[in-house]
Amino acid sequence: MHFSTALRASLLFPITHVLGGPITHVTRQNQTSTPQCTEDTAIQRKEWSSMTEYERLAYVSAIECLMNQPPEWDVPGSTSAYDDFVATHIRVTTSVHLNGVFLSWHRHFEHLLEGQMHDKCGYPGYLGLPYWDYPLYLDKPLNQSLLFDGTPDSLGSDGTFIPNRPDIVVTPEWDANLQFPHGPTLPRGSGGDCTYTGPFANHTVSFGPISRSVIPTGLPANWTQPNPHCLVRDLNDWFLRRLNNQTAMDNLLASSDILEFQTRLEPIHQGGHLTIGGAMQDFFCSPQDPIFWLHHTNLDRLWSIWQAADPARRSQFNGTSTYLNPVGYTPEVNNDTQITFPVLGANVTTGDVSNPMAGPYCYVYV
Ligand SMILES: *[C@@H]1O[C@H](CO)[C@@H](O)[C@H](O)[C@H]1NC(C)=O
Ligand SMILES: *[C@@H]1O[C@H](CO)[C@@H](O)[C@H](O)[C@H]1NC(C)=O
Ligand SMILES: *[C@@H]1O[C@H](CO)[C@@H](O)[C@H](O)[C@H]1NC(C)=O
Ligand SMILES: *[C@@H]1O[C@H](CO)[C@@H](O)[C@H](O)[C@H]1NC(C)=O
Ligand SMILES: *[C@@H]1O[C@H](CO)[C@@H](O)[C@H](O)[C@H]1NC(C)=O
Ligand SMILES: *[C@@H]1O[C@H](CO)[C@@H](O)[C@H](O)[C@H]1NC(C)=O
Ligand SMILES: *[C@@H]1O[C@H](CO)[C@@H](O)[C@H](O)[C@H]1NC(C)=O
Ligand SMILES: *[C@@H]1O[C@H](CO)[C@@H](O)[C@H](O)[C@H]1NC(C)=O
Ligand SMILES: [Cu+2]
Repeated sequence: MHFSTALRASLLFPITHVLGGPITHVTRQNQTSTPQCTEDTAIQRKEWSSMTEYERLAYVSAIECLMNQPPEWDVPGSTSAYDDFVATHIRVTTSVHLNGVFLSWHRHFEHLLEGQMHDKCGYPGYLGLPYWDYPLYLDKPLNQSLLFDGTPDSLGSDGTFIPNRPDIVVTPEWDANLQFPHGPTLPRGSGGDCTYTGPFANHTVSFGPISRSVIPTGLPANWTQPNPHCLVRDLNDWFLRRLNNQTAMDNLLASSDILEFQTRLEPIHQGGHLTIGGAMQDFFCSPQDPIFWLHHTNLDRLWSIWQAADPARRSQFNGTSTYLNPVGYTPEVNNDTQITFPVLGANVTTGDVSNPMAGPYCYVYV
């Protein structure tokens, strides 16, 4: 939609011409080996506001492109290559969250999307998925930031404001780990309805909503059916300030083992979802909002920084492959635990994906 068709055409071919000079092209590495993966040859994942306008437009365009490519999965609700990622996430949600494979699974999920952006949509070869470094966005409202100001090189706007909603009530289902000191209610966001301007304005999503209440019983049989509705956002800076500030990042990186790391990461993870609201607050369908990828690359970046501080951390895992790690359902995760991606790619093990510069990967956070 909008300007993207022209940009997409330009991305598929004369990239060097568009940028006005030669750029380093990185040949995509083989799935099973990455010879000569160095800082110089690695795909660069950049912070959104450190990317050039051209690079931000390239991200928006590649996502729109995947939303227009045919699906490979014959799930009725999947209308595009992009929807295949949403369907995959829905299908395995309760196996890959709040447990011992959360970090590994999302690392590979992000990599698979990055690969399709390169292979199907002409996203520049040297460039990886962007990331969202939360503390950089605390000085002004998100709706005025490069992420959500509604300009063509943003991810579009907030949702249309729905006035007169009651404050958010903290119920017992809220993660106790969040420890809100705020009393029983929290302030509402500044949107609540469909995104209204910029990229993904009035964008139609196909899946969900799916309530968290289905977690104990499993997905309803009709989860595969299309239910077209608009992309909803409800930007809420209160959560970002409370859960995703610099103190929270510093505490996270000071974690002494993987259990502590995972425990401190979870409020930051939930903070990103709660800050965007709408589709991002749907436990199953959150990848429908293109901010999902920037949020999860940043979680992956924090993990990779923590891992790099001590080589032993690459083989540390804690938990099982079941939501909340109940005893007796799936085994304790170790280096050989398989994680699965329906139509998107073959199984990998947690050990395979423990290093962004080895195995199937060659990317750096810059
Ligand atoms: C990638 O691996 C496959 C299978 O081993 C091999 O056939 C192919 O030639 C490799 N491609 C490159 C570019 O090395
Ligand atoms: C932008 O966000 C701020 C802070 O949440 C809010 O007060 C303001 O009303 C929002 N502006 C618009 C145009 O939505
Ligand atoms: C979004 O939908 C609303 C209501 O249908 C319409 O008024 C508005 O013009 C649409 N905006 C865009 C950017 O398509
Ligand atoms: C699935 O069924 C439930 C319960 O009948 C309904 O509320 C929901 O809208 C249905 N979802 C889809 C995608 O059809
Ligand atoms: C910043 O994060 C810390 C640690 O998560 C939290 O205790 C504190 O309340 C947050 N600060 C603000 C101003 O919300
Ligand atoms: C994970 O942490 C829990 C709590 O400390 C501990 O009981 C369990 O043995 C740990 N599992 C692994 C695989 O380290
Ligand atoms: C892939 O991993 C899943 C568990 O995540 C397992 O159930 C399945 O058997 C594995 N498939 C193969 C081909 O190993
Ligand atoms: C973990 O798995 C990877 C990939 O299979 C392997 O290279 C590594 O040696 C394993 N590490 C340990 C500690 O077993
Ligand atoms: Cu997820």
